[in-house]
Amino acid sequence: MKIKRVRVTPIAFRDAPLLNASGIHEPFALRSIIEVESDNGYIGLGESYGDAPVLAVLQAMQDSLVGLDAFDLNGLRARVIQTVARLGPAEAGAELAPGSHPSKQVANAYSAFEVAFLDVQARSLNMPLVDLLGGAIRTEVPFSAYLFFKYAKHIDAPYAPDSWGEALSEEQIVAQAARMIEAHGFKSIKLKAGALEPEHEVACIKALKKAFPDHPLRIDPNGNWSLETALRMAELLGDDLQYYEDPTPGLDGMAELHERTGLPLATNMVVTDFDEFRRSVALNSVQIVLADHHYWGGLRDTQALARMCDTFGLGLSMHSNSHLGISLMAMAHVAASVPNLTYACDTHYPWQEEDEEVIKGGKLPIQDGCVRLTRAPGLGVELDQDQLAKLHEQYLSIDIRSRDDARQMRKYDPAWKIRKPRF
Ligand code: GKR
Ligand code: MG
Repeated sequence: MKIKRVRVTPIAFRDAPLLNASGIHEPFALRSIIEVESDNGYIGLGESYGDAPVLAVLQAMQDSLVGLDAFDLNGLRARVIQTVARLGPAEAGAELAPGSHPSKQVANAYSAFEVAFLDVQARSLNMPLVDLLGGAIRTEVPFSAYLFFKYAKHIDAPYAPDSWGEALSEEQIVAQAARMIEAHGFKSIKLKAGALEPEHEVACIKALKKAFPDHPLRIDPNGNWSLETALRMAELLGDDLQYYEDPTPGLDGMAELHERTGLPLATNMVVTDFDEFRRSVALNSVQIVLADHHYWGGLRDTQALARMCDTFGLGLSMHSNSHLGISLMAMAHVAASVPNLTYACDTHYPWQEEDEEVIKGGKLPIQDGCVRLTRAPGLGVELDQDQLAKLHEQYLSIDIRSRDDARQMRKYDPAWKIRKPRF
């Protein structure tokens, strides 16, 4: 089964004014949608970052994959390595999208196509993709309610405000959680922090604890707290957290924080590849790694990461950036295949608008906090070509070509700079 055609389409979809350590989300998030067609008529799908440097590699790859056997993942890897070498190093991407870092060029381009190749393989064998990954350990994959501080609307007002409204106070954050849990049945809660005063963010965790005493809680300041602040907040937090995600920057800072508090620390910032994994184990910097197939090098390498976590006694959770249904299903299939998925995965999916999904049938359900896998072949989703065309047109109509939350924040506060740690 040979690859006959490859198409990479950049798209843009509406994204809410969500606050984070770098600034604020822009009104549109970018992704690339990958279609890989085999000579016997199967189409495999992938979804990845849409930032210009990533897109350049994905688009440069397209023709080089034609004629390759759809099972030849080593051939795919070799072509990715050649293409990245030919194009040279990329510009640095957004810090909060680890997969857009220049060092991740090979891993993220390989991953984008690996998912599509595995999807073609599984479809041709008439089996769900998870079966190619060794079979489903679970068919219901748990996700967490991912809360953000946010403004009611974007400053540039390119479209009507979203239905979530402002979320800055404790009451508003609790209301956001209640709505998300009511809609999707999430059983654990993550609060994106590092945006407002740390004491206020901790007060929001306390309010969530009171409102949802049985939901495990996580806070993620994205390394925006100094070690001293992270220690002070740890004292205030006591045992309120399931895990403390990237409170402070660096492997050394995280190691000292763990040493002094004993709290379980999680990360998608200081352990983003196998070399950092090795250094983290030596220092005991983190106890839980957030996997993300988009930059860990695909679904099979994510399984390898899971095995490493098991070997070294670390927990495993999953990271997310703004994404659509193809990524959600890739995340769900790999999560379903991993025995030691110890925590509910993150997802930004509830933030995406109903009319902006690229797969047929619209947004996928998350019920009882879980994505359910079916026996449908491959990823189990089909591309809606009209939606793809619409979101591609939207991409062409805007001038965002790489995510930059700090640039967007400067529209609100012209003096805004990324400072790490800010607090
Ligand atoms: O979407 O603002 C965001 C998040 O902060 C995202 O960029 C992070 O990569 O979700 C991520 C995280 O867990 O750090
Ligand atoms: Mg994080």
